[in-house]
Amino acid sequence: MNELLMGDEAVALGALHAGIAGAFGYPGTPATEILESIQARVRAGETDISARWSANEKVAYEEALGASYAGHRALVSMKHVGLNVAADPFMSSALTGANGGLVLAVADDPGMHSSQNEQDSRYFGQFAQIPVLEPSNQQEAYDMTREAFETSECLHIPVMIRLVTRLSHSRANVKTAPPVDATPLPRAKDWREWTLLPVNARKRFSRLLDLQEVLGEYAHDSTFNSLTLNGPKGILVTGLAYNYVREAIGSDNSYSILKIGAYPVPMGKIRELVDHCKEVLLVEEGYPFVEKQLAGLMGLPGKHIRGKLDGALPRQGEMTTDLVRDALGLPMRDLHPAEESVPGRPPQLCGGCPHCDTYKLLTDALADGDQPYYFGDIGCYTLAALPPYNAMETCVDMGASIGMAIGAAKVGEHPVVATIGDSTFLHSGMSALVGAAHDDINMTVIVLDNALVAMTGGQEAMATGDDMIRVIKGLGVNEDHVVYLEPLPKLYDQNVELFRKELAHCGLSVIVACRPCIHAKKKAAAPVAASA
Ligand SMILES: Cc1ncc(C[n+]2csc(CCOP(=O)(O)OP(=O)(O)O)c2C)c(N)n1
Ligand code: SF4
Repeated sequence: MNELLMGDEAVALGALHAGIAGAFGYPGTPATEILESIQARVRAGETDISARWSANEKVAYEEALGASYAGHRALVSMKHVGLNVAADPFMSSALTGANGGLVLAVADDPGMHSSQNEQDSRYFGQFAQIPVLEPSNQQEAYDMTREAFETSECLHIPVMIRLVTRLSHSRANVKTAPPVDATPLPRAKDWREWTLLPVNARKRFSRLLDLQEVLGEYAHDSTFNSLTLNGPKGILVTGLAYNYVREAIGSDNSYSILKIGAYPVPMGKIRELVDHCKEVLLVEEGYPFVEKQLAGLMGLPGKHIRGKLDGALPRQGEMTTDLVRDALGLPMRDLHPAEESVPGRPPQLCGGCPHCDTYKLLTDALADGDQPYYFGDIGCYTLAALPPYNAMETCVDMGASIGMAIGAAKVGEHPVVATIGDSTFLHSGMSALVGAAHDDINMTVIVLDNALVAMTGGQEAMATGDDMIRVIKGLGVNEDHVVYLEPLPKLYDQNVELFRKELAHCGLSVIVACRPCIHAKKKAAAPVAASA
């Protein structure tokens, strides 16, 4: 069968056809559509597997790991920075290994279309010493996902699929194969060693190290690593960047090309390419991951290795066909980029957004006092960093606002304010608030409760309104300083007084500004994802 699929959807369908029993994840561009597409198929009655959002990526990874330990195939998806959050279980799961196939789909965002950095997840795969598959197109995204489950079960190890934005979000025809009905595996023979006490961890780490030779052979033999030897000019290209190379060289068949899609880096094939060529250009979407390993500390004697490290290609942003043509010494194409004729549109909060009223209350309440420290977080509300509010000085990682505010308050600064969205708070702000409550830190936390994960497309919030208040009180915040309000323009006078009072309080205050995102109604009307 053929289906027109985005890269994310191809991974999702590949996982469903590989017989997963559960899909787990936390939203984040460009990975969100992986789980959303499985949820859509659950709603359409095509499958009844469990496919619900988790509280954060660490929890999602642990849920998938639990399903795998119990013998079921599981997919877990997240954006690149999400893997920082999930790094703890991820790294140690390489030691325990998997029972039912465990596949982690991570989507990187070169060019930072919607991210705070552009880290390259292949390093995480190498760090954990697990296999990584990097599709160059939607078909490979589907095929590799299916293969990843087989490999994971066969070698008892998690496998990573690394996507990038352009692949995640573009569509192509995908030829699918008949689905398999994966029956759950029995308890693994070595399950007692999953308890990573030092005595077990040492054994498991030895197992992981022993496995490296097998993984090297796997990558060497993989059909996703294909070598074509022609003339003395070589190109080593990974993943999606293969498309830019093909477009740049057109029908010129004189180049020798090694296309890498399966890691660990296939050293034997690289050796063949390098031995055959005088010069090699490395084209990678992301960091110079293979290039660094190839160039080593001293470079390769007698060989001209070019790429991001010598400036032939830029180290930042996405690859393009013209960048590759330039690096190959080919003339630029006569194109008129669409951007030239499209006026820039700075991002802004929607008209009628509840966050606008909350930031107005905050800045008005603080207008006559000392300049506050505004610690911010990630979500639609990050736009409050811009005029007219100018009420955010930091946005580093999810949940960071509360921790940073504690730090500033602990060294004696005042007033100190943290603003954080509901989903971000539940993702990773809560643990910091426990400490702030314990020490009654002199700061004010504003929870922007709009009942949705708005920035990533309006996923369901895990707690809102009364539930959110209960969570906050349950974390130990003094009930007298947990304030609930609706940031409606008609309630401005009473609300601004509440803000002034709590900002003046010497100790911890939490204000929950609760009003749904204007898109919440639309989302509520849509059918809810079922889960088994
Ligand atoms: C570790 C990590 N995971 C996921 C994301 C993607 N992301 C950005 S903001 C956000 C949540 C926004 O929801 P909320 O805090 O409720 O604010 P809202 O957008 O609704 O105002 C997510 C999931 C991210 N930036 N970092
Ligand atoms: S999507 Fe919702 S939360 Fe985001 S800016 Fe628009 S109204 Fe505000």
